[in-house]
Amino acid sequence: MHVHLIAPSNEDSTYIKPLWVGSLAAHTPDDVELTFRDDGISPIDLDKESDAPDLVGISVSSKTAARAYAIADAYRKRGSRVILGGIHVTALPEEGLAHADAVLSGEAEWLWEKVLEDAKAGKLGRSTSLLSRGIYKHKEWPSLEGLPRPRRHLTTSKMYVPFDVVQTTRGCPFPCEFCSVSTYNGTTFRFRPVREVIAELETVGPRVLFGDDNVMIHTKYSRELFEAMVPLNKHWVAQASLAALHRVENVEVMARAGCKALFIGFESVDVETVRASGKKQNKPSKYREIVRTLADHGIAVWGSFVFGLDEDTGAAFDRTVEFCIDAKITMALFALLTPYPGTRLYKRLKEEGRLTRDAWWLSQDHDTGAPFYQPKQLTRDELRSGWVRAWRNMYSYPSIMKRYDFALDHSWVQNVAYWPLNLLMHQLAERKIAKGDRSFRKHRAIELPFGL
Ligand code: B12
Ligand code: SF4
Repeated sequence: MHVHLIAPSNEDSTYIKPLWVGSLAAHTPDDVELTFRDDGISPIDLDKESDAPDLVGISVSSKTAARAYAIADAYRKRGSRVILGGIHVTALPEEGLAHADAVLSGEAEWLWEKVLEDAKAGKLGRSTSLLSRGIYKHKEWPSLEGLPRPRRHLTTSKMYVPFDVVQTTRGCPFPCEFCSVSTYNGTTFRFRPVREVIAELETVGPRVLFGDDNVMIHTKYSRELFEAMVPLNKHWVAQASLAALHRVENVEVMARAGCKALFIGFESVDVETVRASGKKQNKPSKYREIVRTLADHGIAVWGSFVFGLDEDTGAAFDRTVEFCIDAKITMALFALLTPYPGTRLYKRLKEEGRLTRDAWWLSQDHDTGAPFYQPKQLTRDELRSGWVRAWRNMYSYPSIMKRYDFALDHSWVQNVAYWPLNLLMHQLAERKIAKGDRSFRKHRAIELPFGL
């Protein structure tokens, strides 16, 4: 049997090695021929190509859903069976089933074997052990102990950022309203045994990206892991929540273990805004101190901020960029608040009648047409133009100069990579803004007659 996995592209394809491919490969028996294509790296031409593998497995996030469904429809027309998996169809399995023979909702470890068995027997999505017809799903969150090591041989393209992705934990108990992680991976922490993570790290390259929501999620576990990592001499980057970073001893052990940069969800610099979003662990009064401590330990900060939360006024945009410049943040990502399906935010905005497009992910311009809801204290135009201004000001040449910290020479991310990364972001921001402006204006013109 030939099984072909596909990662659909979107406007923001990140060129980061998709870990789900290695995870599925580890659960695939040797008699199955497994291939993989990343549509972001090698775009699939749906009109020209005619291959028809026995089974096609496509990963779906909300940003890639429209493209994923188009690919799925094309393969089914050619006679392939299709299964969809990933966060988006976990939240909306029925929507996925309209484009596939089956959906794997949630985590695939140990279930993928069952999918392959059913596919081989010609009863994909129809065996009796399913949650309901067409939907494969674990009854409980699977344990992360004893997972087979991801097999990474299908994701070796030179186009990928040269970091291997490794995951150590899943699940998050925090109640952030806009985030899908607790619906997706559960509200309790699950950990991989430290010895298993270390054994995996020993087999991957020198640079690692931890695919955890929060690499310092549980201080006792994380400290044990980082202590064990010190002799491995890896350089790594990860996402982390602010909750654990105010303790210098936590930062110190991360630095010793080889941490070079952290992607941190600050979300907002305003106390009321972060509190209302449910991210109570964030304390804006501590932000500068934390960034300073990280910088002094050779850890660059990539801040993530969200605009459009209900408490946001027109002052939020400039205030956020001022903070980034003042605190000398290495890089920042500004997101427009996005109601992802399965989140409490989506449910609330829908109940309040504030969604401007229910299934925004299905439209072709889902990225450039945002925001897809009516903000509380701003118009949609004000939100979009404030967001554009924030990107421009953050990556303007004067800002890039001011944020560079000449006093720091601890890490290659802070002193060498700083310039190309920021110049690249300058270009990407301008390109994205130009494309988005055209598209947003077009859609405003269509929506205005309906009073939105
Ligand atoms: C690491 C990560 C990133 C990294 C790397 C992404 C990458 N290409 O690998 C970076 C930082 C670049 C990133 C960026 C973004 N991310 Co991100 N990211 C994650 C994170 C923390 C882990 C993903 C991961 O690797 N997991 C490990 C693998 C093994 O798990 P998995 O992919 O879920 O796959 C498992 C199952 O889903 C299933 N599966 C998956 N695909 C398939 C396919 C088939 C056929 C089958 C059968 C099964 C299956 O099997 C796997 C094994 O169990 C998740 C949160 C999370 N807990 O998952 C968010 C998450 C996926 N990201 C999210 C978002 C919103 C983004 C951004 C849009 C953020 C932004 N504002 O720009 C960008 C978009 C990037 C893009 N172009 O798509 C959201 C997606 C929400 C949604 N509904 O789509 C998540 C869920 C976080 C959240 N806060 O809600 N992200
Ligand atoms: S934003 Fe981070 S802290 Fe909040 S629920 Fe999501 S993963 Fe947890």
